[in-house]
Amino acid sequence: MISKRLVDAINDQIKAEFESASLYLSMAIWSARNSFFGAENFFIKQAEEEKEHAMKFVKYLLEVDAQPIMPELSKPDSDFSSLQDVFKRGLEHEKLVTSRINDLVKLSDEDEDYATNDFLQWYVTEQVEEEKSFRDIVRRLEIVKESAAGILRIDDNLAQR
Ligand code: OFO
Repeated sequence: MISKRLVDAINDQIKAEFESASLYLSMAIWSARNSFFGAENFFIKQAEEEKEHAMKFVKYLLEVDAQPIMPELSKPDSDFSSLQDVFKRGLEHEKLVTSRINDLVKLSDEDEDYATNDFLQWYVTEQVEEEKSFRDIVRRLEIVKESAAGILRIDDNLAQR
């Protein structure tokens, strides 16, 4: 049986995943308002994925006969200074999510909860991809620096996500 502390921690993570969705929607809005339409598309898709991550946790708690809690969300950041700033903050955010997932894995280890541990492995793998996806874009933006043509080319590529 899943422990109360693990259910509480997963509920905190459900909140964090919905807050990730909300942060990425805020980044999509900033991108659209600044005519980075590729980035707008990238962040809308990213926000959808985060909702799926949250829902996977909700469904898991239901499967193990525990109570998911619909969270109250905090307001996301919306004051970005550049496309570089947006993606750097996205990368930092994903690193934070990775450490949260690792903490959940640790808890499930301590509880000897093998089912939850197995369930969490999907997120462990997903976080490697999530960090890579942001890191690659941050690095490309660092290469082009302030070049408008370079930034717009990267933005065009983001439309294909
Ligand atoms: Fe972007 O990560 Fe969810 O889990």
